[in-house]
Amino acid sequence: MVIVGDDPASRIYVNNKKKACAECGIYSEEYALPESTTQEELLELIDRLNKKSDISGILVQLPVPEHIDETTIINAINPNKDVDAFHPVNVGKIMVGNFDFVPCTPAGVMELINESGIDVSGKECVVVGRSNIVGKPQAMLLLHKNGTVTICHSRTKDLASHTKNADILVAAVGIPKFITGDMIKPGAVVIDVGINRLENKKLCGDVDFDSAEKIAGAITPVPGGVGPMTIAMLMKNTVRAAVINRTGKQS
Ligand code: L34
Repeated sequence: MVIVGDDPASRIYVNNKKKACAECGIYSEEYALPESTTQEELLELIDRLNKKSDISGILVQLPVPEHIDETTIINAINPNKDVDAFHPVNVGKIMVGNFDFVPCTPAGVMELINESGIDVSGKECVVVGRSNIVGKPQAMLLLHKNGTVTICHSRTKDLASHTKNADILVAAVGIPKFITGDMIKPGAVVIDVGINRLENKKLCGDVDFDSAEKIAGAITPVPGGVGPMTIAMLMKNTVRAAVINRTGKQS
């Protein structure tokens, strides 16, 4: 795990990941670099970790400081150690449907759906948000499960007309309480990916839980919903990476 700078939210997430590794018996190293770290220095560290045979997975916590180019960093990680599945090789594999690693947050959403006995096949799935980290891969994973997938974003006209059709609604926009009960189809599955920190330091999702809960058939809370699932899926990817890097084969 590599963390650059001192973003307090990133600090919490990396601590949670470290704790999860310890609980699972996964050996982990943390590289906490100062905000002033240059892109060159970060690339050198990644190169060292790429070559280190006792390290199966590399994660550079995002966001990185502005003077560092995120894409350059992601592209530098050995795809076989890319437990986030952010490298273009892994992104491409997800598109094709033959993948080793699944991005942790969308994978966590799929696990929640799956473990709740919800069948995606033929369902109207609406993903609100189109980030490379969540929205796009989320849409792809739902599509692989034969959902009918719509991706909505900031330029979508009449958002509610889309969200009201959703049997499965995934909110990943990063705006507190953006999705309200009146935008939800009665009985829908509502999954809240948002983690927003309000001024009073309290965490809140992209869904207005109080109004949505009355309409939804199933709903995830924030905190205690998708966040912990993200970390669980990171553990899964890391074990997978260990197998791939030791045997050169998929598990
Ligand atoms: N490279 N950067 C990389 N990989 C990732 O998968 C992430 N992400 C996102 C931010 N940057 C990343 C995370 O790990 C978001 N994220 C993440 C991880 C864990 C939690 C939330 C987001 C989490 O533990 N959430 C707890 C609350 C934690 C708190 O108190 O703030 C929850 O119950 O939702």
